[in-house]
Amino acid sequence: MPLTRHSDITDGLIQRPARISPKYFYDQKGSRLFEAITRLPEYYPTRTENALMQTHGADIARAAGAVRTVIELGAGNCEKARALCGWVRPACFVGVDISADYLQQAVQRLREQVPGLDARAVAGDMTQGVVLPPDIPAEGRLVFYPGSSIGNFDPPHALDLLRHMRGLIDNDGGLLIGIDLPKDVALLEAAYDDAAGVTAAFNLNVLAHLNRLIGSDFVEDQWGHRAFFNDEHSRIEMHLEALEPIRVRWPAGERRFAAGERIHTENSYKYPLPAFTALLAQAGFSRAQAWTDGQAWFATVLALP
Ligand code: AVI
Repeated sequence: MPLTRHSDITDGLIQRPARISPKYFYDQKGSRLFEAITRLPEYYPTRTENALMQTHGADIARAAGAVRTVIELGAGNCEKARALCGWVRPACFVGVDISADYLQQAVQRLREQVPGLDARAVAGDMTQGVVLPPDIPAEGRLVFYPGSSIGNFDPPHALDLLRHMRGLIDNDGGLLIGIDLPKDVALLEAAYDDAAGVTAAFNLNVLAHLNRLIGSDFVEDQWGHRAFFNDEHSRIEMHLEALEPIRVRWPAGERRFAAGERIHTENSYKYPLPAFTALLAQAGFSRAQAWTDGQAWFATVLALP
């Protein structure tokens, strides 16, 4: 039985051009496909960020100072948190994610892997505001937002989120955040349009998810995956393109698409480091230290008040 409260979805579908929020990528199948993306040869961000943590973990921990609690936003499988906790040795970990069951399992695994760690799971949409358990001390908090997920928000929304992160910490806290940097367009486009077609499957899967949520009748085969770099906005854009004239219906409406018409499904901004540092400053972080790989593809940034 489709839920009717997803008016954000139907509002997006009737816009011109139509839009679907990337948050709808992450049903069970979408989360699995995203994990597969992170292991693709073309998708450099995850392995580059992991290597940065391995190489510079000790320096990052030193620069972060005494950390009592790591708060990971969009924690997912908590794998990156495990590596970070090995370096900063917090007493407490709070994982925040929209997918409650998945998060519970990941936090339980983390408890087993890091004996003595007081690991908690907070289910919720971080974009709606994070509410931490009341007994988490205000001092010594390190907010952790890896994976360059901040790039999936348009800059004004990214700024709101960074301000919210600043609000989660006291003056002795910090934010450790992953940023994907601009680079050769062919490398970027391959990362979002891989030869094995995993990213295409990830993009198309959003249609099946929408069918379940709003009772629409999208047929995946009628759509094609498009991913390209938009130089003006320094972002990868993902779209679904109608391969033929299509009429999509749902209980309270419909939308016709001409062949070639697109639905915009995701932006992934690639920030030059100075532009991102300026955004951090606007959000109330006056100091930033960055670690990058040899090719300057990705940066791990420690932002302090
Ligand atoms: C989650 N996020 C950082 C990914 C990205 O690279 O923008 C989502 C993604 N979309 C396609 N591939 C990966």
